[in-house]
Amino acid sequence: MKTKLTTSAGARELSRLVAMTTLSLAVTTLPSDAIGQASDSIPASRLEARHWFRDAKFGIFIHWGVYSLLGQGEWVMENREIPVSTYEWLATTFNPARFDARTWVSLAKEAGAKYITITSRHHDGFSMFSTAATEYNIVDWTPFKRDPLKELADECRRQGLKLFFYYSQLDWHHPDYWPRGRTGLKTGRREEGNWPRYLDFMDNQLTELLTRYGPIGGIWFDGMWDKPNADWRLPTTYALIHRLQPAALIVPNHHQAPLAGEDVQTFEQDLPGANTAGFNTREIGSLPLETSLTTNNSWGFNITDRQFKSVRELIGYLVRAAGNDANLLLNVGPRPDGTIQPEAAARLREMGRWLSTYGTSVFATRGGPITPRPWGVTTHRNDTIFVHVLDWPDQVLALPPITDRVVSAVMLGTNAPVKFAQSSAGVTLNLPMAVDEIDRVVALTLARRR
Ligand code: JFZ
Repeated sequence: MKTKLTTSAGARELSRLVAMTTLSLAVTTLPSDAIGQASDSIPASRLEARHWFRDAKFGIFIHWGVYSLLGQGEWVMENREIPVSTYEWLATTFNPARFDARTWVSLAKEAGAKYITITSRHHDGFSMFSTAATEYNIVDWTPFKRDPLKELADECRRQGLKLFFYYSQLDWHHPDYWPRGRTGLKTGRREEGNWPRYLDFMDNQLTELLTRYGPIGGIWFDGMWDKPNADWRLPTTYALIHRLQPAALIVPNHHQAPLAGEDVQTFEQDLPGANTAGFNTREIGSLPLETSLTTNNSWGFNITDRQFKSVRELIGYLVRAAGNDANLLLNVGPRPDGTIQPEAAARLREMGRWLSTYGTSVFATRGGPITPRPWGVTTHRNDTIFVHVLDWPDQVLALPPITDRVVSAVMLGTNAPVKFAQSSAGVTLNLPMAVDEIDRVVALTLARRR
C-alpha cells in the first residue's frame, strides 16, 4: 500500500483493501445474539426518529478540528506524517475566535437543512468537546477553552435542528489504539497498548456525548475500516448508546450492508446503489438511507481546493438523493478561525432559496413510483407525484405507466397547468421550455393516495 495518501484517493485506496475483508468483519465481530435488535424490539421513540430522519432529507456535515489549521484536509496528520508530539503542539494553538454557533446553525437553517452532523473527534484523536476521558480536548488543551459542541447543541435546540456527532473509532493519537491498523503508523507512538482500555475510553466519551448535550440525533461512526478484523465490541457500544438515548440513531459509515443495532445505511460520494467512488455497497436494505457529499473535493478545510460544485449540481444531487429515497448530508469544512468559507456559505444559501419554493417536492417525500432515470427522478407524498426533470432538453417527456389515474398536472412554483396524456403505455408531459431551470418540477395529482 502507498504510504502517502491524499484525502479522497487515500480513502479510496484503503477502501479497496477494506472491501476484500468486510465480509469477514460482519461475520466475525458480530455474534448474532449479542445485539439482538430484531426490528420488533426497537422502541417506538427510535422508530419515530427513523421516520423523522427519512422526512428530513437534507443535513449539513461539518468537518472541523485541529487539522483545519493547516488547510490541507482532515487527513493531514497521516498524509504529511506528522508525529503525535508535533501535532500535540499544533493543537495548543487552536483558537477559533470567530466561531459562533448561532451563525453556523442559522446558515444550516437558511440552507433548508434539518440537521447537522459534526466531527466530535476525527482520526487525529483530538476531542472537539469537553471530556474527562483525555486532556487532549478543546477545553483543556487550547486557549479557546470553550466547548463548541455544547454551544452548537444549545443553538440547534433553539433553532429546531437536530445535532448528530461524527465519532471516529480510528485514532492516530491514542496510545492504546494498538495493535495498529492500516493507518497512523508513522506517528511515533510506542509499539504497545491496551485495546480493551481503548474501547473503554470510547465508551466513556460516547457516554459523555449522550448525557451532556441533551437529546441528540445520533452518532455517526467512522473508522472501523482501519482494523476490519479487530473486535470493536460493537454490541456493547451500540447497547450503551441505545440505553442512554433510546431515540438516538446509530449511523455507521462502514459501507457494508447494515449490522444489527444500526439505524441508517450510508453511502459516500455516491447515490445509493451506485459505486463510482469505489467503496460503496450496492446492496440497499430497508433502513433509512443517507449519502454524504463534499461541497468541493475535501471534507476538512482545504485552502487550495477551488473545485466547488455549482448550485445546480448540488441541488441536482439533493433531488436525486430524494428520488433514491435517501438524505443528502452535504459537507462544509470551516476555517480554523471558526468561519465558513464564503463559497460554501453562498451555495448553501442558494440551495435554501431554491428549497423555499421547491422544498415541498423534497422534504417528507419518498422515492416515487418511477425509478431514477438519466433525465431525473420522481418523489411522492400522499396523492402527489413530483416529477423532477433535471436533465432533459426537450418539451415532451414520456414517463412509463403509473398505476393510478393522473387527474391534474401543474408546474410547481407557478402552478401553470401542464398538458399531459395518460394511456396504458405511460404518461406524456408537455413541459414548458425553461432553458435555465435547475429542475422543472411537475406535480401530478393522482385520483387517490398511494
Ligand atoms: C471517512 C474519513 O476517513 C474521511 O476523513 C471523512 O471523515 C469521511 C466522511 O469518512 O472516509 C472514509 C470512510 C470509510 C471508507 C472510506 C472512506 N470506507 O469504508 O471505505
